[in-house]
Amino acid sequence: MFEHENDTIAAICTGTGGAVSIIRISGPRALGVVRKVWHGKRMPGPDFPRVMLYGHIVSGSPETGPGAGEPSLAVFMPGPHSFTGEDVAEIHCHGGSFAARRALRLVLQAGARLAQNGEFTRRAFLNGKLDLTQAEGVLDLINAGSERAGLLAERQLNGSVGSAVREIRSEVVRLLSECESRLDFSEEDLDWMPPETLCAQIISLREQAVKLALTARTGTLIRDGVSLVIAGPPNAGKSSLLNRMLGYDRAIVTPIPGTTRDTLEESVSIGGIPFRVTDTAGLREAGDADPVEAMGMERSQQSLGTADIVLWLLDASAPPESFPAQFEAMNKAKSAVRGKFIPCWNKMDGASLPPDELDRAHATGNADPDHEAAGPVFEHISARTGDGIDRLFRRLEETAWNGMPPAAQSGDAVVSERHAALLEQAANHLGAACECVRAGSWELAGSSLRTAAELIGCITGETATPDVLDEIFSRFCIGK
Ligand SMILES: Nc1nc2c(ncn2[C@@H]2O[C@H](COP(=O)(O)OP(=O)(O)OP(=O)(O)O)[C@@H](O)[C@H]2O)c(=O)[nH]1
Ligand SMILES: [Mg+2]
Repeated sequence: MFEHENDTIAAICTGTGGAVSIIRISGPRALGVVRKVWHGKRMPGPDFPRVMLYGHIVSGSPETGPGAGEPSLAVFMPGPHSFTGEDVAEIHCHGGSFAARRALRLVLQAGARLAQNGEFTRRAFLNGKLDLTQAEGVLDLINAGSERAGLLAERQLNGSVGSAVREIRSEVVRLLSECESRLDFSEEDLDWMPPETLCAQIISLREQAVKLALTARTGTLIRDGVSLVIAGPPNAGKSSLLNRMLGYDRAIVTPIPGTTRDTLEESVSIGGIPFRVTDTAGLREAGDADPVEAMGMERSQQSLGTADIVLWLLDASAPPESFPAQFEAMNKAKSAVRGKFIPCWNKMDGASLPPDELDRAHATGNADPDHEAAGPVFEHISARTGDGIDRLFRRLEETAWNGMPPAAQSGDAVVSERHAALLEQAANHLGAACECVRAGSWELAGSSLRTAAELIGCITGETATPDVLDEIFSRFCIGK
């Protein structure tokens, strides 16, 4: 796929529709190409490295005839001090797809080849400008959907994962040479580290690898977020709560039970975690519902099973006689929930009982067959006034973290699923290496340590195979 790693590549590296488009050219002929298609009083070259110059794109095509061309800027960044490590030139022309595409066509005619997805970043990696974790950080930054995901990506881009991983790997390599030297020299020659000490060091590295692998859960949470389903009986205020969470009127709210017919999904960031919030059609006995509402209820039912968190609303303003039926409906729905379940009294502004009595009503009349000994902890809110929403948000945040150490809050490295899988495999080999050391099989211990080092090296790219690189860089867009 990438036979010509030394040719000169080019692409539009800005999105369509912006005010300015940038054509990036990288490779040994970058300067020649830009000088062919662009003219200015001062020409890009070694005399003006990394200086933005004013001039025109040459418009000498046979159809249009010679002309002054489009006013634009050009810059030349000689390698190795450029993003890719090669000679890089850029033309900044007017935005819109026409101007940029025409400029790109001229650049390609002048001898550059259209870059493939992620090829600029791939070259940067191959030229040692960044390691694989940093290249992945670039991709994460592009895809970041929240402030926190962006910070995480930035940290990775700055080498947080790379340095944590390299630290472990260099220790593994040190212990590997320790094992190997026992094969090369005889017992009397050297002052050996006792096998127990060696084992303890391998085990400690294994623990470090496992601990680092666990941070992937944090990364997944911050990058992909959690799904939250708001469910409950008709008219409980589910759509009102969605609107309150979003801060604007997204869903239709009316006093008529059965207003929401179809599930509705929106995103909201809580404590830096992206929540995909789904408002659902109220659940009640199918006999009371018309066919459209019944279909909506079917969807609500399905979303209960797939949500990470279900927030079940109860109507606190309803007369206390309605509570047993409300609890029964809640307990019935709860059995379909596979994620976390949070019960929540809404309409506290017009509640028929004070909060503790509402909760006691549940405790005394509890029909929940498998209820926790302490009983569920209810939230109390008013979607109308906003009371209790802050506390609800904190509860949602805590529930999403699920007791996980918030590594993302500290400066610690947070790895991806790919890194975690490699670290776990490496940890297994470290475990095996320790067994071999105990058994005195130095050769086998060495081979396990070598495999562990290779697996860990695959994270930063030191030992990554071309198909691993293909897989990673194909996820980038053209021009990156
Ligand atoms: N007093 C009071 N009324 C509320 C509150 N939340 C919602 N309501 C009212 O309750 C009625 C129903 O609200 P919705 O948000 O449409 O309820 P829903 O649960 O989405 O109802 P369906 O879509 O029919 O299942 C509306 O008249 C809201 O104004 C609240 O916190 N306090
Ligand atoms: Mg609704």
